[in-house]
Amino acid sequence: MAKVEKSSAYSFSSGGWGSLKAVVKILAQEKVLLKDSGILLKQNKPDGFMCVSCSWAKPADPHTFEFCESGAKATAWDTTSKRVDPRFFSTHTVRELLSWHDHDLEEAGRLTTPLRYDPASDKYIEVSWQDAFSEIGREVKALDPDGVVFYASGRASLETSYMYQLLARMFGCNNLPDSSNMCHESSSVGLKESIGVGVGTITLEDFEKTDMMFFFGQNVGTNSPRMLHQLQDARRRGVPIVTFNPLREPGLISFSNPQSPVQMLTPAETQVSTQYHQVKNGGDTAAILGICKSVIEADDQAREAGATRILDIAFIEEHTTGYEQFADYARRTSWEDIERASGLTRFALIEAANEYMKAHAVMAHYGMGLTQHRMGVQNVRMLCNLLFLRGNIGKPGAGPSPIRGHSNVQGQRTVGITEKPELAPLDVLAKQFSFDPPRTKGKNVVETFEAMLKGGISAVINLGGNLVRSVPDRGQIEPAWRNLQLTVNVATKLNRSHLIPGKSSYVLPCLSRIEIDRQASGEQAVSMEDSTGCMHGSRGVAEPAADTLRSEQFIVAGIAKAILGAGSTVPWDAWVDDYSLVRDEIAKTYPDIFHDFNERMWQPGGFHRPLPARERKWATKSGKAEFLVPESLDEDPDMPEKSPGDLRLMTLRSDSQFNTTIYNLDDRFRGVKGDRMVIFMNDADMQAHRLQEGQKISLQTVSDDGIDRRLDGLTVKAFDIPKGCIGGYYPECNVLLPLWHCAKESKVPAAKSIPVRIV
Ligand SMILES: Nc1nc2c(c(=O)[nH]1)N[C@H]1C(S)=C(S)[C@@H](COP(=O)(O)OP(=O)(O)OC[C@H]3O[C@@H](n4cnc5c(=O)[nH]c(N)nc54)[C@H](O)[C@@H]3O)O[C@H]1N2
Ligand SMILES: Nc1nc2c(c(=O)[nH]1)N[C@H]1C(S)=C(S)[C@@H](COP(=O)(O)OP(=O)(O)OC[C@H]3O[C@@H](n4cnc5c(=O)[nH]c(N)nc54)[C@H](O)[C@@H]3O)O[C@H]1N2
Ligand SMILES: [Mo]
Repeated sequence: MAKVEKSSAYSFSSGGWGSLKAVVKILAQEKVLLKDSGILLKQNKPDGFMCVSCSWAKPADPHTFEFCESGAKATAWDTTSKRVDPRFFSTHTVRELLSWHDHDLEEAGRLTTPLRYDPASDKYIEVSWQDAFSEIGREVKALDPDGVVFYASGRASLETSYMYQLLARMFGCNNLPDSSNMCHESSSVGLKESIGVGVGTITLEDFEKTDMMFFFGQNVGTNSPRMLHQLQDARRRGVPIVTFNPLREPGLISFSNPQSPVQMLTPAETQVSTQYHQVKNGGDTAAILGICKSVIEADDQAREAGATRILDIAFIEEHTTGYEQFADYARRTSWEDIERASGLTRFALIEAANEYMKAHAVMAHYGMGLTQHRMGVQNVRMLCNLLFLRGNIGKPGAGPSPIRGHSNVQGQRTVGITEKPELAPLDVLAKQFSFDPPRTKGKNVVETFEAMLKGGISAVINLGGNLVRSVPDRGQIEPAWRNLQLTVNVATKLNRSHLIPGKSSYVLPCLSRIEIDRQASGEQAVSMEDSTGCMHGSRGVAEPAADTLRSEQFIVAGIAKAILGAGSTVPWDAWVDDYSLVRDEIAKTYPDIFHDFNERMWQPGGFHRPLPARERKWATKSGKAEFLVPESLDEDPDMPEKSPGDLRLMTLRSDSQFNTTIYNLDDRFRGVKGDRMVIFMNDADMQAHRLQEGQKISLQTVSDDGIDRRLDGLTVKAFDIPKGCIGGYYPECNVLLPLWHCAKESKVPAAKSIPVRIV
């Protein structure tokens, strides 16, 4: 079903008037002061702040309005005039707040003062910064470093992140999981094995030189809307876009630019995808193999006929290893197997292959649809196989493009937030700060919670995030979280994780990046890395929500001083006074990437980190780009036996959320209003299960581990989605996701193919 036509059931294009209306609505909802809404003009500008929403690239010559509907919502969310101050807590117990919806908790406003949980009154009570730090320090010092976890959610700046990893390592552990563990870790592992770097290789300039793009499992209209600018320009040049997604996502079908007056006044919209393949969820390895098979067989014919080769033979010979084994596997695998596992016809895959073979420079964009699977790493490596066949890496207009999530998630990894000691320059840090960093592997997110369920974790410090909501197996996790000795949450807004206190619990409110950060040496700037490996400076522009708020740098330094004591070799106070000193140290630790950091961060368009794969240098085990023969075409080769009526649930984001932050209960693009307890289902599946649209159902996870995972009160909604696949919203559906149901090599929770049945 490759034809792209708009379905009448939800015929929105992304952008357009709906988008403008949504921006006006959120500014009103958050009572953002009129003078503050001018802040949007500073968003993603060289002299302004980098958006706190997604990590899409920031151009050197920004549009007047370099923000999107999602970014405007995120800005309004932080610059709201509502406050959650000590008075708020004096009138609400934690037990009462637990019954609030996620939306209402954050909607209540910005946190203003440090808080300590008081079990006697079941309330959070104001505490001074100094007391909070010294109490946290006293508790942590008494704990075994193995049982203390330092989570980072992906938003904090490079400066804060660098300080945070130093704190963990000086304390004595590599327990530095971050949101990447639930997100693009399958890319970090897969790309590293295939091309030698764990990040994408494309830059904004590549969009001007590309001939064709693939889109696998990424919902651009909702999750990285600013990228629609580049897609629109490319489409105007006639660049085809071939999309693989089980759902017909309106944002991948057409786009009208709310910032282009002409498009807004005429019905003309830009068609986004030129082919749309509704792959089964978990069927991408098979689909990509089908494309590869067509390309390889076309090349076999060309070779036999003495015609021009289809493959980039020079590239394959000089730069890759494993081609022959992979090609044999592709030739041997039957179309029947590929069709069964992908849910697509041979003809559809050949159609995609024909487009691919016509193009000289191809980019492959992808997101959670590839990474959040049991075989997520394999999916990423298959995508690399496809690119290698025609030399589509390390040349203009081509390359893999993992579209990252949080605005600095990639950067946090770059400056040392990683549980894998081999990925941090420990010897350099040892010398630079005269200490002995721990060398044993730390825990990623899934390992943290596996250990927590066994009682092996005492304390969790959260630099942002809402883990109780974002991780799998909420039913098991919440009681285990409650048993923690200590929970510390550095946060801008109240969320459910704060309401499950450990024996001691603190909420430490921080400035948002949008706010002016005044320290001893003056107003401070911070920096971050976007999805294309490009570093940017960012300056806050709004007045802080309260004068009792502190910066994340101040808070990390406060905790560090309290834990590490006077003997610490880091001048924490001086760093807080002047963040440029932190950048000097980052430049010393990573000179190749960050030399002359303080000057270069203000270059228009930022500066790129050097990536060997972009120059066709391969830092892999073999020294070459590595083809991979897939282990299996099936999503879950080792899952329990399925019954005929079982379904595969993918958990999705709406256009009115940022992860666990729910701006409102609508999903404009998918035609949902006022309800997130919705299950998208194919007509045939509805008939097979004798269900009507609007009917309530319960889902239960199919597993043989003896745990009953069940979610009630879901409403069926008919949707254009392949038979056997259903969709529901994250985080509501996380109760259904078993902790062990994660990607084999990267441990990313397999949130896009949960085996469930209707009960
Ligand atoms: N507004 C907004 N922006 C965001 C976020 C947000 O929540 N809201 N979150 C941020 C974060 S942290 C991240 S990681 C990114 C996430 O951005 P995306 O990568 O777009 O993530 P999802 O919305 O979870 O799902 C992506 C798409 O995968 C498709 N899909 C599901 N299963 C499969 C499959 O098996 N194969 C294929 N080919 N497709 C599949 C779904 O239909 C969906 O369209 O967005 C970031 N930006
Ligand atoms: N089932 C399912 N589960 C998933 C996913 C999925 O697709 N399906 N996606 C996964 C992905 S890709 C990700 S990235 C994770 C995200 O998981 P998390 O990182 O745990 O969650 P977030 O919702 O991003 O964090 C929101 C909280 O961060 C705090 N915050 C916001 N801004 C700031 C700031 O500037 N500083 C600080 N210190 N705090 C701030 C606020 O208090 C807010 O409540 O969830 C994962 N879980
Ligand atoms: Mo993410």
